[in-house]
Amino acid sequence: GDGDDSGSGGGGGGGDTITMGFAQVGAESGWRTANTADIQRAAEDAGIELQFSDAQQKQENQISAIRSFIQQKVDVIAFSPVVETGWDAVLLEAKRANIPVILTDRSVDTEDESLYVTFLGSDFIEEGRKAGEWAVENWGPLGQVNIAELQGTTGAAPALDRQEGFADAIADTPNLKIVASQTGDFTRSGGREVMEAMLNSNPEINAVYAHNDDMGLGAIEAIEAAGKVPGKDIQIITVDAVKDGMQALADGKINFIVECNPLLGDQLMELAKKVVAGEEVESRVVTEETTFTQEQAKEALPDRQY
Ligand code: GZL
Repeated sequence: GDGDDSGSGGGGGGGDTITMGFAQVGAESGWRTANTADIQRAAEDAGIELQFSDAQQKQENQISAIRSFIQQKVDVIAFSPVVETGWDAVLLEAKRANIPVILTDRSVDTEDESLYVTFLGSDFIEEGRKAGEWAVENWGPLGQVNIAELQGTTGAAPALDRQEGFADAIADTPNLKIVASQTGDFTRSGGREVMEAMLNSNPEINAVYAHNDDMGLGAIEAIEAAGKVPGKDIQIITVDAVKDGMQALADGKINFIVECNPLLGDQLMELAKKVVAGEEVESRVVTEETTFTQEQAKEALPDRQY
């Protein structure tokens, strides 16, 4: 179009098509796969040209992807920071190149709020709190409950915040005790390996709090290999509510799931159009999400998109 695009990013040609550089964390979990598919679908629907990169959960790969987007002079950069810290330098380069940055899914820990335009994603502390409140209500009356916590990726916002929210919620229920807490890096294999080790060193584990479904599913494999019944001998709470997790919940192997919505694509594309047009956008866009019991999972499964 002939609109004045001086307010926009480095700007591609004068055409109307917006180019977005998206630096994705990786493909570590069912949640991530659903998130990627939705972003690619939404870009297509919005007529936005997407330059997509998968960092295999390595921060240095995300940083080099952002640098290449700056070189390509994309109109807008969006990414999900694999960890909270270490982004100031590359975000300053984007700012100097006059390319706006939108954070999706995970946030960064920076002193300089001007380094990104907005953060679109869940409140992970609230997710942890919802998990803890269910634990207080359902495990609280059971006497001494020794909990194994499977943390997400070390230093990632969802791992830090889900740990904080859960710990806060159970703080006043002393018979709920976290006896082991370690990262399984949000992967099924990580969850299985850590759970095996924890079961060997803590015979008295009665419950598991996993920061995502994939690690919970790995824990189920380890629990069954140890001859115990997941969902009964050892109860399990997870976060995400992707299809495989919801199936395990419906099958009684998981006891409660806190949803984390991966379908951020349409909101992201709408924000990108406003940002490139130089319009004001809210500095924080929180996504809608709920929780599921075993009964609710049976009802919801047929309609689950991911
Ligand atoms: C949460 C997202 C987390 C998911 C995991 O928004 O960052 O990363 O909970 C995924 O499944 O790996």
